[in-house]
Formats: sequence, structure tokens, C-alpha cells
Amino acid sequence: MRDAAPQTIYLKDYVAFGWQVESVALHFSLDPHKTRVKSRIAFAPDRDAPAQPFFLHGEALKLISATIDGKDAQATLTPEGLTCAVPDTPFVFEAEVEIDPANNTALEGLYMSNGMYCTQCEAEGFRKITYYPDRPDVMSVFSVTIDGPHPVLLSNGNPVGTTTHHAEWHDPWPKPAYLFALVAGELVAHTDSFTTMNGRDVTLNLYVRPGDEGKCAFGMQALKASMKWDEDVYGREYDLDLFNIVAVDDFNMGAMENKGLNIFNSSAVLASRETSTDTNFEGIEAIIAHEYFHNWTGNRITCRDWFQLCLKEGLTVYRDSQFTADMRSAPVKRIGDAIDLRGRQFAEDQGPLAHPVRPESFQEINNFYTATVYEKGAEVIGMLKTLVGDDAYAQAVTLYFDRHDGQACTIEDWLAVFEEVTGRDLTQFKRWYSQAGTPRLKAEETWTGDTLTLTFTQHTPPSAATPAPQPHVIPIAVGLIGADGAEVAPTRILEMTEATQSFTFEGLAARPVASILRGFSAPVVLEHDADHPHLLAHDTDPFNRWEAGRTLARNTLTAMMLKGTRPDPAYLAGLRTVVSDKSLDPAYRRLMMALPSQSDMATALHDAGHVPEPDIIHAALEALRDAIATELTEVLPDLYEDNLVIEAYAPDAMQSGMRALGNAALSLLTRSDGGTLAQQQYDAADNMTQQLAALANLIRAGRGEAALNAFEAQWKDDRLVMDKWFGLQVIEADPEDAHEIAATLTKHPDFNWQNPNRFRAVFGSLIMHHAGFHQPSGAGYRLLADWLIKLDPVNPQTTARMCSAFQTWKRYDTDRQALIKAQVARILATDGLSRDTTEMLTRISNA
Ligand code: B3K
Ligand code: ZN
Repeated sequence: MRDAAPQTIYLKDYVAFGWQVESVALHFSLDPHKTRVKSRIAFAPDRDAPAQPFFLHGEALKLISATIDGKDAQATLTPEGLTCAVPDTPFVFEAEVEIDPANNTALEGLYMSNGMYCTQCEAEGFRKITYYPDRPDVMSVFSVTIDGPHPVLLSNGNPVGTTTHHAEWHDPWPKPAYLFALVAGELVAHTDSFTTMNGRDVTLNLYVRPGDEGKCAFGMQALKASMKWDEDVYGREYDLDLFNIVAVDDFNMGAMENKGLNIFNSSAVLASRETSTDTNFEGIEAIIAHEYFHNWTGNRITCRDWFQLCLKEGLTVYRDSQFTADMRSAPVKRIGDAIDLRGRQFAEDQGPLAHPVRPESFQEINNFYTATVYEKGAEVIGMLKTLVGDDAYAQAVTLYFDRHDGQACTIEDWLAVFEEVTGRDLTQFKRWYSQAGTPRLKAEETWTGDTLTLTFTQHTPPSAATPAPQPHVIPIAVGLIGADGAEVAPTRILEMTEATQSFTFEGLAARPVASILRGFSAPVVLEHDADHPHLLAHDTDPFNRWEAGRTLARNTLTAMMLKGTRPDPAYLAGLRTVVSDKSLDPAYRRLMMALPSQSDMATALHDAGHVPEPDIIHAALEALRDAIATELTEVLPDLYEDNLVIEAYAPDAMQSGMRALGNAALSLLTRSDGGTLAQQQYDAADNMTQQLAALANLIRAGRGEAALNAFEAQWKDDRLVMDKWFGLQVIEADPEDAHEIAATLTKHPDFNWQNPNRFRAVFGSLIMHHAGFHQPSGAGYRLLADWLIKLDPVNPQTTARMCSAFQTWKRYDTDRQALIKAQVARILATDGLSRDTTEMLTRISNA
């Protein structure tokens, strides 16, 4: 159990470790309850570091022996680690410890999942394996031997000797302990190979449990595409003879970039037409790319300390977005990223969990793997590239790789290469890393003679993390559209640095319509009273054309809720025109049809100074959907038929876009046909995208029972598909039933609550069901709190992550606030609550 009074760790207190680790040799004798780990670590004093006591991290370890240069180390143990006296010269520390992987339900360190051993060490899990300086700036070369009864015994690097039940591995690349990995199990490999740009052959394996062999081909293709892309676009070549990926069923997040041995949640790698949706395929492609790209941005160049997490995560997310944009559609990817950022990161930035992209303090680092660090961190890289231009970006990144290969770095190192290449001073730009909060950008237009003047005002709301925000450097991409719909000025980047600043466009024949923040050129909230219907019809920037539709949808929903008006006919007509335009990409048309989510509307209302009422938001969205279905009556049958896709299934951008558009049409058609078409699609479906969409529509039409039973009978042995079955019933429930359905599902024999995917299938879906979770009775809050209290001692990381469901409490009415606060207080009062959950809930309740 974690200590009761957790300590806060500060960026400003960073000190180097004090010793270099010259080599590490580990030996594992695997046993479910009594795994023995022997370590031999060669230390040498770091003369540049300040003198300090020798300390090795270690948690939940049973120490068998510890020696220094062969003599008893006379170690003193604490709950956090080990100290002992050491010589002032190089020395060898050796230890033997015993650990209990079978009882490691937290899924951090070495643990067991369905009879297989695997590890998760980022951020601070290695200390649960053996005594070690478990910090990212200590990098070393690892040799690993494993004895175990399993046919497959894996670790990082290259294999250097394997006999039955014994394997030896050597990783030549120095790495921090968080990138260590070990896997042992009854696994089968899907094998392929890749020849690098310099002609080296690399063996690629995707290891899965027997039975899952048929779900590997797509992931393998995605890996090869990622390897090629990183060579072509960033000049980065893979650096070992072997690259292994392993799929595990019990995993706290998506995947982990351990050197040469990526470990994946099976949901993030296994794919087949029958069992995975197109969205799953796209996500898998992106996650495989993300973990692979970490080989350079994260592994070869890592973080000096965990405050620098965005150095590897923001950059790697940025790189995987570029990859997806290249593999699929750039505008569709950009719109998806903006929806995601606004949905998750803006909510975080506006609430009690707000923190800068580079936080300055934490208690539990696992709580900082956030949308701010990852997604806003990626936006910051995108802005930097926009400001310096593509060529300078490429030069700076190349310099970064050359200069810092093999090092543990900081944001300062990253920005320095940009300053050097461009001669720019990035002092002000750096505020994007140090200030929390989403800037609001107000745009006003004046028209005189032949000149349009745009005046911008920026304001970042103060927060506990950043009480007095200063102006940011904001790249504002602007283009101008004429009254006839033609572009009169192409995109120009305005570089805003002041709190208020004006820019002029001269020599214009007539007053144009300004298209501002094209491509979502900065992660800000834009306030601009534009001619949205005109932009929806004509904007030449695909992002802003979509944005115009989204703004109209948000505005009409707001007016429907606050003023009781009818849906805006200009929006409906504009939407019909775009959706019917067959020259446009189906995926793009599908995005046009998607409405803001309920929680997006709650944020919008809150921003506008109103208290969101979840049931009213839900009802307004339903009413708008009815109006859209009516507006599109003539269009929908064709839209459905044209996009059924009968050619051989492929999860590519074109086919996925068509199926998504067809399914959007199906949802609207189901509103009036009682589910007839959905039943037809369900019966005919040969892929999960169409089967699941049909099932969702049958549930919505009130005739889901038979299909749910059929679905369960068909898929009861497939855990990943059953996660969808659990989740969908909650997501598609009527608001007043959602918590009860969730509660009933927890009694299902297959509700294995210790499996994070299954827990999230039910409770993640409940949280996402805005009106369901926020039922006025508070039953949703109580149910979630009951289960978080139950999960915390078993898996603190997953528990803490789900606590963010409560982060928006302040925006609701006083009754709901009281109900949420009571549940937060109840969880906080639990004896022995983990450091992870305590930190999250304390931050949330201190708002
Ligand atoms: N680096 C890991 C995340 C580790 C999370 C630790 N709580 C996966 C990724 O970002 O690629
Ligand atoms: Zn990552």
C-alpha cells in the first residue's frame, strides 16, 4: 500500500543521480508467486553531479541479498527503496529479490495476464522488479537472461542465445529502465520482415495467443508502413535486427514502446474484418505507428525527468498524426484531432485538473499522461512548424536527432535547435509549455475603402496552475472568400504576439468573408461573428468549411435550448448541400453530419455563462436530429445505398468513409422506419462496422433484445467483441436507464472487472453517456463511486484515470454539484486509498 501522506515532486528540484550505470545484467527465474530476479549493476561516480547519498528505488520487493563488490551491502530498506554506503570509485552492486507477479493486479512492474508474464515499467514500474535508479536520465546497456517453462521468452534488443526454457537477450542501445520489457508465454508469432533504407534486414514478429493468428495481418502491415514512413519523412532507420510486438489482454492503456519489444493491449493491435470496426482499424494503425515512432522520439532520445514527458509524447503524437494524414485524408484527420482536443483537452484545461503541457509538480506521474501533455503537446509542435516553415522544421528536427542521440533531454534542448536553425527567439513561444489554460481569441473586422482590418484580442483565463497568464505567440491562418464564393486571398499566417493586434488585407475590390484559424492553426477558442453559411458553402479550407457547419450546429442547438427556437433553416439547407455533394470525400461528408457531442454542448453552454442541463441538451440534440432527418428525406435513401460498399472489404480511408456515411444515413432513417433497415443490415453484415452500427440502431429503435442475444451468442468467446457488447448497451441506453443497465451488466458472468478493457467498456461508456451519467438522482455518480472504491486497491492507475469523470462538477447546477462532491468525498474517505486516486480527487475537489 502507498504511503498516506504523498509527497509533491517539483521540476525546479531536479538533481542528477550522482552515478553512471555502465551496464546492467538481469536474470529472471520465472514463477507465478516466487519469481527471483538477480541483478548485477556496474556503477561509476558521476563527478559532474552534486554529492548525495546512494539510493536505489524499490517497491514491494522481498530482498534476498545485496552486495557491493561481492561483500554484504549492509543495506537499509525503506518502503521506497534501499540505501547503503558505497565506495567513491566504480563498484558492482548485486542483488537478488523475490516478487509475486501472479498477485500483481495493478498491472505495473512484472505481472501475469492469462497465464502469460509481461511487464509495464513506464513511468515508475521498474522499481517493482528490482532495486534500481528508476529515473529516465539514467541510461544503460541491459543484458537479460530468462529461465521459465514457456516456449516464448522475450526481452529487449537482440537474442544472443536461446535453448529450451532459457533465453539470453542483449540490447546494445543505452536506455532508461522504463523501457525495459519481459514477456513469457505460450505465444505464436506472425512473422514478416522489413529491409531498411540502408539494406539491413529486420525480422518482425507479432506475438499473440493461439487462436488470434488471424488478427495479425493488418497490424503487421501498419508496422511496415510506419517503418517506411519514418525513413521517408524523418530519415529515421530502425536500429536492431528484430522488432517484436506482443498482444496482452490485461493492460492499463493502449500500448508501450519498450525498446524492440512493444507491448500492446490486444484491443490496440488485433484486427479482423469480422471483429473490428473501421474505427478500430484506423486506431490500431495510429497506435502501431505511435509506438514505433517512439523508437527515435522517446527511446534513442528520452526525457531527462518526467516533467519533460511532452518532449517524447507531444512530438510522437504529432508524428503519428502526420502519418495518419499521409496514409488517409489530411483534412479528415485534422478535423478528428480538433474534435478530440476540444472534447478532452479543453475540458481538462477549463477545470480543476488544468496543468501546463510541461507540468511543474506532481505527486503521481501516472496522473499526468493527459490530453494536455499528449494532444496539446502535439499542437504545440504543429504551431512551431507553422511558424518556422517546413524546411526549418526539418532542419531543426534533424539537428535534434544528431545532437541528442543517446541523451535524456529537456524542452529547452528541443527549442534550442529551432532557435539555432532559424535565429528566432522562442522565449515567448515557450509559454505554450509553461502556461495552463485555453486561450480565447476574439476576432473583429473593419472594412474601409479597399482594406479589411482584422483585430484580434487574446485572453487566457487564469487558473490555479497559471494565475496570471501572459500573451501567447499564436499563428493564425487566414484566407479570404469573395461574395461569389471564390477565394480572393489564399491562406496567410498572421503571427500574433500581443494581447491585442491588428492585421490588414489591402487592395480588395469588395468586402470579403474572412476564414480565420484555418486548419485549426492554434489550440484556442475562436470567437468570430462570421458569415458561417457562406463559409459552409464555399470555404476553400476544408477544416474551416467543416468548422462553419459545426458552429452553426452549436449556435442553433444553443438557441433551441435557451430560446426555444426551431432548428436554423440556413444550417439545415447548407448541410443538405454539402452532404449531397458527391465530389466530396465520404468521410468528410460524414464529419459534416456529425453533431457536437452532449458534453461539447455542456462546455459551450458553460463557456457562454449558462448552467448546462444534461437532459435538455440530450433532448435538443434529438430534436435537431429529427429536423436533419426531415431535411434530408430525399437524400438519405441514396446516401445509404451508394455507400453500402459491396466490393471486397478493406479498412482503407475510402471504404471506411463510405461505411461511416452509410451508417450515418442509417441512423437518420431508423428514426422513421422503426429499425427495418437496421435489421436488414444486421442480418446481411459481414463486417463489424456494419454489424455494430446496425445493432446500435436496433437498440435505439427499441428492438435490440433479439439482436443483442444473437450478438452475444455469436461472440461470447471473443473478449474484444464482447467489450463492444457491454459498452454499446450502456451507450445506447435511454438516459434514465443507463446506470441501471450498467449495474445489471456488472452482474453478468463475463463482467471481469479486474480486466481494464472490460471495466472501461461498462464504466467508460457510462461516463461518456452524458445525460445518463448526470441523471438528477445522482445514481450514475454513486454507481461509479462504488466501483472506483472497489477497483482502487486492485488497480490504482485505472481507477485514478476514471476519476476524471468528476472533473467538470463545477459547471453543473448546485444539486448535481452537491451529489458529485459527496461521491468524491466518499471515495477520498476510503481507508488506504492509493496515491494515484488521492491526488486526482484532491485536485478535483480543491477547485
Ligand atoms: N508511453 C506509454 C504510456 C505509458 C503510460 C504510463 N502510465 C504509451 C505511449 O504513449 O506510447
Ligand atoms: Zn507515446
